[in-house]
Amino acid sequence: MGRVLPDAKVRTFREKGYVTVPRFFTAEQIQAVDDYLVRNADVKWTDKNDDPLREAHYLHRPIYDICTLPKLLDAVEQLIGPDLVLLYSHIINKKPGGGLGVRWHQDGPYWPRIEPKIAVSAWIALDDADVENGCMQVIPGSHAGHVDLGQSETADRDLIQDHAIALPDGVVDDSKAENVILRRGDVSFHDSYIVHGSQPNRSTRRRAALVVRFVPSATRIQPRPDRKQYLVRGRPVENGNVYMRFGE
Ligand SMILES: O=C(O)CCC(=O)C(=O)O
Repeated sequence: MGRVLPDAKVRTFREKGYVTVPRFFTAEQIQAVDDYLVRNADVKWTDKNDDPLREAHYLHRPIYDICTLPKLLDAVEQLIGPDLVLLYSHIINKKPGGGLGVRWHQDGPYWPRIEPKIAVSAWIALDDADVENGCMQVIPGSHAGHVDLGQSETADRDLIQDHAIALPDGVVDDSKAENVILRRGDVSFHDSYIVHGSQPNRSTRRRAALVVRFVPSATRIQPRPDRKQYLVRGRPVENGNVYMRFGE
């Protein structure tokens, strides 16, 4: 493994539950994802499984290649260890001009298929993300102790869900929120228990990201016929997980 994250960045991730890393990807690497997004942004779908922006790494080599870039895996290895499974990817396209944000939530408790729910998400900025266009917001330190804070499904839509998953009122002290401000090509890593969300995009600029989720191979992953997981580094553990190779 190469050490791509300075120790101070790893410490910040442990203490705050997230960390930002500038200029992580090259312009060419980001362009490959951007080209895919532009081609697929307006595809109409009814079943979420047909949304080409979800799990694009199953079928599209350039997206798989970014999700498994050795430099990215090096960084993730520093955060959750050497045996890495690529669990999910999602290109989140927050279009300009209002629209929806993402309610305060934690990722781990939202993933019933995995146990334990220790994961890291790499949020790869395809555009500059700032307050005006609805950058991600986090409550630093809210991952501490990996406590499930009791989110549930709501009646309202958000950018991700028809029935947004949201933490109950009163659980989140949003005066503590930090804005995750990134430039195109930067990345932030967040822990699966950190409280996070985002505001609508009130600008005239797109705010898109490729979000890639990794778990250690010690995680037990319940199979689902429409989901694939890939052992992308290190060794499997005898726990019944089934891994695919690209193209299978
Ligand atoms: O991109 C956003 O606004 C929210 C992203 C998010 O919830 C996540 O990556 O877990």
